[in-house]
Amino acid sequence: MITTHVKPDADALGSSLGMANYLIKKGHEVQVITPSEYPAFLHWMKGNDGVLVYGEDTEQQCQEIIDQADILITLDFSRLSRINQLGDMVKEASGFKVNIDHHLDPEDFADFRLWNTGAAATCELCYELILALGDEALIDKDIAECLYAGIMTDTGGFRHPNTTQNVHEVVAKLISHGADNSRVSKEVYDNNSINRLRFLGYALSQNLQVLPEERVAFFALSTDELQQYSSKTGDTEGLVNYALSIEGITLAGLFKQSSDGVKVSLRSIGKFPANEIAAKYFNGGGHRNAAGGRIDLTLEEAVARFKSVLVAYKDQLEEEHRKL
Ligand SMILES: [Mn+2]
Repeated sequence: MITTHVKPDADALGSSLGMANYLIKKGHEVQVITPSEYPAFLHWMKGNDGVLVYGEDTEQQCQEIIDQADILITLDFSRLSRINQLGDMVKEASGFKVNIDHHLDPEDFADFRLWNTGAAATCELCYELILALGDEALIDKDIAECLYAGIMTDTGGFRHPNTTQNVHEVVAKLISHGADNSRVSKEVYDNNSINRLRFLGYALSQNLQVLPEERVAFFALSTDELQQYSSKTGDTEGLVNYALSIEGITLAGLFKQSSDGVKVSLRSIGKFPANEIAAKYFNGGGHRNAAGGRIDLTLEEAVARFKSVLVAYKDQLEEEHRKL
């Protein structure tokens, strides 16, 4: 059984299906279970049709598979709370537990852990695991493209500071194993619906707030605004990066109202600790330059909290900008 975090992104699904395709080639019987649905722009991955999505009607089936699994491979998350209801099932399961991940603060639930916060993506670690097992020859086009997708998106298209020499070496290998980098990029990035583009236009022209003195820019979207453009899961994906792309901005935020409070995404440049703000003030965490959380407040209250927090970081916000 292979599982990954809620609302799987390309690294989550790519590592899951990359490992699944590899293990099937090794003769294993594999079932991938995701804690929730994921965006349609990931459906091209080989093995997508066989993924079991946890839900009310699949709960029993998930429970049985998890109970019977000899090996449970958990990918791209470090705490069992990241897989919602599946967390308890995995915790109670008797099979051998594997965790492969690059997030901070791992919980100690696995029997074997391949954990490296210096890795750009879980897919990078999966590639290294396959290599360490002496199975590089088994990496085919399908496996290579799953893994490539995760590395591509977790490095922001090979632009973030986590894009190391090793990242380029790994993706070069994946291309040599058949990954069509241009196709993967097109599948993942060039999938805008007209509504999504119009929503982006609205968000940029009407919603974006810039605090030039503080070197901060952010969006604060209400449920009404999100519904107006029939925003689906994933439709605000990448939005926060537009705020970070503004000249002179050190920290960018996206505040999204939902049925259970406000979802917060933070992005930063350089050494500015977005994860510290996410952890201290928004019940979240993540990487230094990309973090998130959720808080049970109104949208206005969440934004006010964010603004009040910035005072303590004034010097750091300025300093990271100066270093550029
Ligand atoms: Mn990841």
